[in-house]
Amino acid sequence: MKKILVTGSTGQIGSELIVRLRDLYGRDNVIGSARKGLEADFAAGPFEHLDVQDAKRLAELADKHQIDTIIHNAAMLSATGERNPQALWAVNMGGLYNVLEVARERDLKVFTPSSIAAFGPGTPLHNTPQNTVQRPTTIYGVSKVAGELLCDYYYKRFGVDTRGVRYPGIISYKTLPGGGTTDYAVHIFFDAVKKGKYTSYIDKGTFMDMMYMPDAVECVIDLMEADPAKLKTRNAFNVSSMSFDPEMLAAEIRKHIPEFELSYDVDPVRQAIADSWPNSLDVSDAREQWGFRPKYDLAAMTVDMIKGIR
Ligand code: AKB
Repeated sequence: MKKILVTGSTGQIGSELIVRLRDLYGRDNVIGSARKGLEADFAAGPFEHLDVQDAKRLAELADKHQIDTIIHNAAMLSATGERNPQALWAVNMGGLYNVLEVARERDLKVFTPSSIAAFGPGTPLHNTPQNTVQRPTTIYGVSKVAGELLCDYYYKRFGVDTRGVRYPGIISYKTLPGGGTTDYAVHIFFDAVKKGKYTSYIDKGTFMDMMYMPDAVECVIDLMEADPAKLKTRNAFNVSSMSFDPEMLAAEIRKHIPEFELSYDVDPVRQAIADSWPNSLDVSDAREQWGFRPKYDLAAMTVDMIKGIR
C-alpha cells in the first residue's frame, strides 16, 4: 500500500485506523473521506467529501490522488439498518459495488470489512467455522454475505485484490460506535466509570465475539500487507479475540470498580439480532494464512478501557 483512500474515515473504526495508517505510510499518502455533514479533521491530513454511492466522485478521487488501495469502511450497521433497510442496501451494496468497479478499472487493492452479522440461524454457534451456513436475518447481514460473495467474484473474475475480515463488536474509548448491536460493550465502560451503573439492552447469557480497537486496526494492516500467495480466503476472515456476555464483562469491570451495578432493560430488536449471531468464532484460517495474533484479551482490554476513560 502506497497511496490509500479510506472511506468512512470519520466512523468508529475509520477514524482510528486512519491515524495508524498515516503513522505508517505518511500523512499525505492516506486520504480520508466521508459524507458532507460528518465532522472531518482537515488539519490531520488530506480529506475529501465523498458519498460512496456517487461512483463518479469516487473515480475522480482515485485519479486525483493516484490511489493504489481503497480501505472501504463506509457502511450502515445492524440496528440502524433494521430501521431503514432500503437505505442500508443502497449505501452498503451501492458503495461496495462502486468501490469494486473503480478498483477493477484501475487495478487497485481493496479492503472491506464483513461482520459476524454475516452469520445467522443455522450457523454453528460455538467455534463458528470460516466456511459454514450463512443465512442472516438482518438486512445488514444480508448485505455482508452479498458483499463477501461480490469480493470473491471480483477476485476470481477480474483479479481485483480484495481482502476482508468479519469484524466482531469493536470496543474503544476513543471513538463511540453508532447503530450497532454490540455497542453495549462500549457504553457499559463509560457508564461504569462515570455513573457506577449501567442498564443493558442485551440480556445476560448472550455471548458475542468482540475485539479491542488496537487489534481491529492492526489486523487490517497485517492482512493488507500479507503475501497474496498465502491468502486462500478472499471473502472475509473470521477474526475475534474474546467472547463474553454482559455478566462476564460486568464481573471484569468490578475488579476495578467494585460497586458497579448492572441491570437490564432488554431491547427486543437488538436482542433478536444478537441471538442470531455466533457465540464464538474459529479464527484459525486468519492465524494460519496471515498471522492474526490479537494482543488484548478481556482482562487487558478492561484495564486499558477504564484507564482511558478516567
Ligand atoms: C454491529 O453490531 O452491527 C457491528 C457489527 C458486529 O458488525 N458492531
